[in-house]
Amino acid sequence: MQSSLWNEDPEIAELIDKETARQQDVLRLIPSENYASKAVMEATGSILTNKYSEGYAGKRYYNGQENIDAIERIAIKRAKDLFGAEHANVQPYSGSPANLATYFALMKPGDCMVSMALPHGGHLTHGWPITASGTFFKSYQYGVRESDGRIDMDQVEQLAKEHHPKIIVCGASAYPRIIDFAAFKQIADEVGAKLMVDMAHIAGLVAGGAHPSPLPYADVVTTTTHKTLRGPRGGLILCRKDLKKDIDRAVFPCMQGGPHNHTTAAIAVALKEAATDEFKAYAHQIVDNAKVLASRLMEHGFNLISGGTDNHLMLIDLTNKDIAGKVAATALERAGIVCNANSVPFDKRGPFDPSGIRIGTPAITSRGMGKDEMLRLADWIDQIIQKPEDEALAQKIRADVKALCTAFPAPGF
Ligand code: DSN
Repeated sequence: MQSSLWNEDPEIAELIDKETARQQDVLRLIPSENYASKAVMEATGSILTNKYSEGYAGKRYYNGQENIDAIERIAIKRAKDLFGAEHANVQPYSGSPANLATYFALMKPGDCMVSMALPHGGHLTHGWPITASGTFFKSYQYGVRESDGRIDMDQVEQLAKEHHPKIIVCGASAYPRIIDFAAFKQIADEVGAKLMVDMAHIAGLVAGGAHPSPLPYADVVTTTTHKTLRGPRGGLILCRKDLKKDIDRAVFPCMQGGPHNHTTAAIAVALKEAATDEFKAYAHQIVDNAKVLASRLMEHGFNLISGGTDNHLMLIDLTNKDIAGKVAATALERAGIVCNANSVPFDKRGPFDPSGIRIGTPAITSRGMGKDEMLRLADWIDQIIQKPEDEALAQKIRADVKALCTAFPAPGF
């Protein structure tokens, strides 16, 4: 395959080769990124991309679906079994369409939801004004408490009682603590709202038993499949049986056309992998690694929002280190440590020049790294943040990072 690509389009082939080397040679700490297995990537790169399949298994608009139907049925069964769901829709192209489909299934344009604000760790598609979710629906947004960085459940309750939303949304992109799904469910019940959980970031932790599952509490659960779950880029919606019809209709034909069958097959493969004991150990190791990294960073004086982490990520306010998030992320990247600049709750800087960085352990844990490597990594981060302009230091750490990466090869290559 690679040689065909080189023959057909060397320009793209060369860039893929360069990206392959980059992904192998750096420590990837962006908490939403991971390494999919070779089996997942084989399915993603398969001939299934050639087939159109609008509709659902047994009820399609085009002929020639015998293999596609079988694949989609397997993916649905594996998703239901893994997460204990009554129904699964495996067709969403990714998390954003999965969320929007859920809104269209449960609300009418103009209805309102209560959801977490983007600057406090929520996601764009949870009703942020510039998005489709914020254009079609009104969102009243809760955040975290300034005192301890934890979700302010009193605020959730107050907003719910005041606005009587159709949906309460929880789940986050930059929240380092366990989410109390039972407390959200209680508030949703009090005001007659449905509870939607976007577990994109923690789906792999939930699958592996390293984070409580939202399934017993939520009416609908959405997720991407490529973060801690370690599948291809795609999405899933899990829901109760009585919502099956509305959810399926909202995905197709409301939001999407033909499903991406190559992605559905790769999701099925990833779900099979996620049901293994090996994956359970992986999910717990992600959290163990994050805790070690967090406590060593705190020993170095880093200000972690909420004072640590319970999951795969940490959000660091760099104000006390006198360096902006983007400057820090750029300096770290020079040393082969890749993270992203991120707003912190109550950020005094703007969204394009935020005060923090967000780091996570899913990808480095996929490489088999453990406690010793987390301690080294925290020390390197500290050294770089102390001297962000020291090129010699960056080059020295970059060489050490490369040696570490060679000792812990990335899976899937
Ligand atoms: N872009 C993802 C993240 O980095 O968290 C969320 O969609």
